Amino acid sequence: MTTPVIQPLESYRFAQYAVPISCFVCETDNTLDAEACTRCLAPMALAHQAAARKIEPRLVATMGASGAGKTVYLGMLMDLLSHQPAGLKLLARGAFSITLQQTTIGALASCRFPGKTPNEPDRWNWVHCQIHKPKQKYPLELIMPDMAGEAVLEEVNHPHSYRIIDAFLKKCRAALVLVDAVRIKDGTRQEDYFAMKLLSYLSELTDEARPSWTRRPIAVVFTKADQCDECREDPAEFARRHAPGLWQQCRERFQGHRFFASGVAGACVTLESATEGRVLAPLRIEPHGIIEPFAWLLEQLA
Ligand SMILES: Nc1nc2c(ncn2[C@@H]2O[C@H](COP(=O)(O)OP(=O)(O)OP(=O)(O)O)[C@@H](O)[C@H]2O)c(=O)[nH]1
Ligand SMILES: [Mg+2]
Ligand SMILES: [Zn+2]
Repeated sequence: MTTPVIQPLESYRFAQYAVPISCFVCETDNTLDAEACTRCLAPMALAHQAAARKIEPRLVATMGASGAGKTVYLGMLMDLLSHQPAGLKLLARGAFSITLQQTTIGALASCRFPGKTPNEPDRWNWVHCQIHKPKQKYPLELIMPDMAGEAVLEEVNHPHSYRIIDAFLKKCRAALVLVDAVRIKDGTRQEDYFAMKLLSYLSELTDEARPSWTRRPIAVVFTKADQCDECREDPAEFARRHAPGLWQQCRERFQGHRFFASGVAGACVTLESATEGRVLAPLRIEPHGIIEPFAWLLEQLA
């Protein structure tokens, strides 16, 4: 025998679904309770948070080849800015915005580097934050994802293969392009080719509603400067000598660009792991040149 139950008819909920919410990245309409955008997979929390305030967040991209050091750089940047006693200060919006900082600093604190970022966009960490500058009345709202280098390369080689990257870069206001200084110094041209491809892709990316990328600011950051003194001393000269393609593209195409050098580790050792083979482990953390490129980009945005 079946027990009769009373099922309330919640038809009022259909009325809520009739009002769509636009994805903050690709502007596709989604339903009220969608977790990720059905078109580009960006988290819908960004759209809900942006709608709750009057200031429109600006998008800033961090790009570079796989292994260039994007996750380590961004995680450290968030951590430094959220603990600064003076100067620029960062306040995360939404619990999800703290995950990148948490995983990066958690790994570094146990003498490990964080793992490779997955290629699937719904597994990327996004940071939505408020930046408070001294003497500025209103904070700046920023949205920055930690994208996987392989996904960016795939989009650059085959445009529209990652909808989220295409939509995000069209709407983006500025970019940090991270380049591995050690690979460049070793004479590996792959890093230079990647940067050239990326800048060439950006310069061709058109969106009628926004200025061309050639007029948007780009900070080129040589990472792992702790292992390359030459790039630390003069990053622009290092680019001219060792990454001529990248240097030429920047000079010819991008009106607002600057070269920087950064490093997170103080000393590293190579360990033999039974499961992962040879892995680099940081013994000390000595952040250097992390805030400067970001502060420069913010000045350009203002
Ligand atoms: N010496 C040194 N090595 C670093 C530094 N930052 C990153 N690395 C090394 O570079 C590797 C890759 O760093 P990630 O930040 O994961 O690189 P990524 O650009 O996020 O790579 P994808 O997630 O694949 O796109 C780390 O595992 C470290 O071995 C640094 O500041 N100094
Ligand atoms: Mg990563
Ligand atoms: Zn979307």
